[in-house]
Formats: sequence, C-alpha cells, structure tokens
Amino acid sequence: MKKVLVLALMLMAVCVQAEVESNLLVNGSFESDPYDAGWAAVMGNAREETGQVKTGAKAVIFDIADVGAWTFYGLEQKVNVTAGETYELDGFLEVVGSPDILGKVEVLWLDVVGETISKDETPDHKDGGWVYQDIAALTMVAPARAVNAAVRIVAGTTSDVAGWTAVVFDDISFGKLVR
Ligand SMILES: [Ca+2]
Repeated sequence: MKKVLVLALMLMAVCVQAEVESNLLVNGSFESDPYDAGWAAVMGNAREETGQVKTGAKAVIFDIADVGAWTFYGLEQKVNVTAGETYELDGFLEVVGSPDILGKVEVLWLDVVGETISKDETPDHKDGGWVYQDIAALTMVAPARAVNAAVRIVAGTTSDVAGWTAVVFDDISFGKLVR
C-alpha cells in the first residue's frame, strides 16, 4: 500500500508543470489604445491595427516606411519583479515587407534607481508575410538587484527602406513562473 502511495506522489510531482502566475502586462493584447493603457513610446510610431489581429479586435502596428537603415521604434511597459524569480515572456508578431525588417521583444532588468542591470531578448523575427510568428515562451531569471523589468516591443530595419513595411504585435505576456 505504501509503495502505491509513493508511486502516486511521484507521478503527481512529474505532472506538476510550471505555469505563469498571471500576465503582469496591462493591455498586452492591445484591445485598448496602447498610449492610453499600459504602454509608453520609447521610439514612437505605433498605432492601433484592426485588420491583422491574433486575438480580439485589435493589435498594434509599427509602420516602417521610407526610412534609413537602423531606424527602430518601440513601446515599453515597466512591471515589478523579484530578483531570482523566473519569468516567462510570450506573444506573437507579424513582420512584413523586407528581409531587413525585424521585430523582437526585449526585457531590460532595472535596479532600484532605474539603471539597466542586464537585458534579455527574443531572437530577431524576420519577414514572414501576414502570418503570426510565435515568440514561443522564453524563460528568464530576474538578476540580483532587479526590482523592475521594462518589457519593450521593438520594430525596425537594418537597411534603408523604400516604400511601406510593417511589424504587428499581439498578445504579449510577461509573468512569473510558479510550480
Ligand atoms: Ca489583440
């Protein structure tokens, strides 16, 4: 009988998966105007998108049109974090129009005075047409002294752009992993 109980407990332990406690981001699905709810411009140029959405009725789009190389735009949101805890970043983006356009999400770990301690980021996501690419649940550990994280969606180009291209984001989430 005891053996059965031990086996059952072992099976339970295997089945308990880490999951995200809650999305710390406000308006991560961009159903409200990002400038009114949750997000702040770091390099401007975002607007609401209603045609290309992952879920809901809206996403956010960055137009990258007729600009020089190394032009980048972004929106940022700061959340409280605990040093040593593990966090998970997830979300979706579309990158459209040129091989040198890219979209990514950065997490800047900030100390008590707002200085950046270190940065984690997704790989660069490149042109994939009007198809949502999955950021695919990136996990990261808040470094020592971190009290805030600045979660930043970034869109830009590494070469000159003639004409119109764009990067669209939807369903961005960032939360603490618990077991
Ligand atoms: Ca949405």
